[in-house]
Amino acid sequence: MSEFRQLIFSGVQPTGNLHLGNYLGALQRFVALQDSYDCIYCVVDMHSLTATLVHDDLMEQTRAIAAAYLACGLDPKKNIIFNQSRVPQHAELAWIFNCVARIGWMNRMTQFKDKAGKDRENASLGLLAYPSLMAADILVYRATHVPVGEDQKQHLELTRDIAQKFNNDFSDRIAALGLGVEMMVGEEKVNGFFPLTEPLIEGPAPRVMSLRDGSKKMSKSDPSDLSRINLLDDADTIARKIKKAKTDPEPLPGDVEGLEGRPEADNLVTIYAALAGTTREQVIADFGGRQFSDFKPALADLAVEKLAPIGEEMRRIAGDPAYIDGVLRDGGERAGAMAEQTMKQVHQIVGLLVN
Ligand code: AQP
Repeated sequence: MSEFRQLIFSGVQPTGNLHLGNYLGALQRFVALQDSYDCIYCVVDMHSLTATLVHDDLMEQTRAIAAAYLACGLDPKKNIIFNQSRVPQHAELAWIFNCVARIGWMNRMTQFKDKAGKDRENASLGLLAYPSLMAADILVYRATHVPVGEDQKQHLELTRDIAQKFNNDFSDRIAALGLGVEMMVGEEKVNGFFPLTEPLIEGPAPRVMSLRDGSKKMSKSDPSDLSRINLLDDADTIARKIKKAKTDPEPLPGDVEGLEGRPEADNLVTIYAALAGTTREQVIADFGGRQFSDFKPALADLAVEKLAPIGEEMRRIAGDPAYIDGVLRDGGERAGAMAEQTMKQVHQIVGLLVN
C-alpha cells in the first residue's frame, strides 16, 4: 500500500498590501521549501470575497500577490503558482466539505468571530464557511504540509477534522473502490482518501506583531499604516515606521528571558533575528543593555537592506501584467489537471453520477 506523496500547498489572499508578517510567516518559508518539496502556491482570490464582496481592483491585487511570490524568489517552473478561481474544483470540493463540516465547528473559529464582530447574523455565509474552502484548497491536491503563520493554526486543525470525518464517513466506499492510502495517525495505522495535513508553523517569526501594539498581530486590515511594514514601502517609509514603533522606556534586556512581558521589545528583537537569519539570543548578545535609540537604527538599516530590493522587484514584475498572467495561466492548467483527478475520485466515493 502506498503513502501520500509529500506535497506543500499554501495561499495568500489578495486583500491589501502584503506586509512583513506575511513575508516572515509565509513567503520567506515558501521560498525555503521550494528546493526540497513539490510546492503549490496559490493566490486565493475567492477567499477575498468573504469579507468584502465588491473590490475595485481584485485582478490587480491578485497580480500583485503573484508579483510578490516571484519577487521573493519563487520559481514558476519549479512550483505551481496560480490563482484559485482558475480551478473550479476548489469551490466544488468546498461544497462537499460544507456538507461534511458541522456548523458548530465553523462558529468556533476565532477568525470568524473577529471578522464578523458583534453583528454575526449579518456576516456573509462565505465568511462562516471560509475554512471549508480553505480545506478544499489544500485537499483538492491531497497536500500533506501547509506552511502558514500561527494565526492559521485553528483553520488547519479544522482541515484535519474535515479530512478525518470524510475518511470515516466514506470509509467503506473508499476501501471498496481501492482509493485508500495508508497513513499514521498517532500510533495507529489508518487508511483514508485525504491526508491529515500538517501545518508547518515554524521559522523564526511565525507571529509578527503590530508595530503600534505588541499584543495584536501585524495585519493588512489594521487601520493604522504605521502598524505594519508593507513590502512596497520605500526605504524612508520603512525607516520612519521603525523609528515610530512603540517601545517601553527600558533598555533591551541582558537575556532573552528578560523580553517576557515586554511585547513590543520582544517583537522588534524577533523581527531583527528573522531578517538577519540569526537567533534572538544572538540579537540580545549584540544589543542587550542598549537603548532603543541605538537598536532601532540598526533594525531600520537591516529591514531596508532586506525588504527594499523585494519591493523594487515587485514593482518591476508588476509592470509586466502579461508575464504574470502567463505564469498564473500555466500554473492554473497544471493545478487544474491535478484537481480534476482528485474530484473524479471524490465523485466516485460520494456516489455522484457524472459521465
Ligand atoms: N502577523 C503575521 N505574522 C506571521 N504570519 C502572518 N500571516 C499573516 N499575518 C501574519 C501569514 O501570512 C499568510 C497569508 O495571510 P493572508 O493574507 O492570506 O491572510 P491573513 O492571515 O488574514 O493576513 P492579514 O494580514 O492578517 O489580513 P487581515 O488583516 O485581512 O486579516 C498566512 O500564512 C498567514 O498565517
